Amino acid sequence: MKLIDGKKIAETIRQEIAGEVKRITGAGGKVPHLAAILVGDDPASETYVNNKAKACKEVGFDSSTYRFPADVQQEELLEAVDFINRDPEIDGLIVQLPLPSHIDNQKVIQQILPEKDVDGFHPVNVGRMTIGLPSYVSATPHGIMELIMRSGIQTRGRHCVVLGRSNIVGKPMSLLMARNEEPGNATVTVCHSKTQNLKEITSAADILIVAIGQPEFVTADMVKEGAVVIDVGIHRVPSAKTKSGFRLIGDVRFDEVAQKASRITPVPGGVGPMTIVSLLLNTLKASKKEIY
Ligand code: BQF
Repeated sequence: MKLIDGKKIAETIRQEIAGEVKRITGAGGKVPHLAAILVGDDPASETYVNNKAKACKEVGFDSSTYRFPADVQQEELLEAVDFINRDPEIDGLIVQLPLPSHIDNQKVIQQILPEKDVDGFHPVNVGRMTIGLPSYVSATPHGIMELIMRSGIQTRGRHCVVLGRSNIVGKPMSLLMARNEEPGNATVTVCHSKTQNLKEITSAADILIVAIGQPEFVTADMVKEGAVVIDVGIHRVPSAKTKSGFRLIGDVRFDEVAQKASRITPVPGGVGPMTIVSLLLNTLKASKKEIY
């Protein structure tokens, strides 16, 4: 088994981005600027927004975080989005999910200008991605495609099984793997919570992409010898051994599945860092007005 080192690949890409930023600003161009809206005080969301701000700093982007209490009115968030939409200094805007249950996610997402929607969640970007037009692609699937490309994994003609059908990961992932372009050109099967004979299907996968949202759901008996396994899950479990009091595990039981897989992503240090770097790539595109 060979580890797919997302942490290292993300570092390489950040260096490439930093070089590009130097070139742009050296030529009198604008410093790319990412804004994030963060609602409430969920510790995981705090970490994710901090990770994004830190990554911006590393590559020389500006970043801003707009914070709101958990009981913020939806109208106030929509006004904040409008305000950021109109700010010519800000190239990309993300709204950190999940939002509190009294807020309509779609309403907020659809308020973002598609040309600043660097998370690629606006229906205009989703639609454009679906029909193969230039678009911002959701950061996790985008990061996985980049990971596959830079690890030299062949996808053409191979059977890719995607476990999970969310709008943010599973759905776009299946479309990207099936597209007539490489990486892509795979034969794609999408599985979900109602799938029957799940084990038979996952065992037929040359490439297994797991985004089911359940800790250590995939076990060795569900994986074919020599398969490539991509683990999108991130779960915090209590640990006495770490300073934070928790450790991270994925949707895959790593130790046993690693025995069978030819290549596998670890958690942490696999897909997560690639998600962050994809957001940077999308923000760079926004500042260069490459999509719209
Ligand atoms: C790593 C996310 C679920 C729901 C909303 C690096 C991240 C995570 C792990 C990170 C995620 C997960 C993010 C690692 C952003 C990925 O070293 O393994 C980075 O910051 N992520 C998010 O913004 O929202 C989520 C997962």
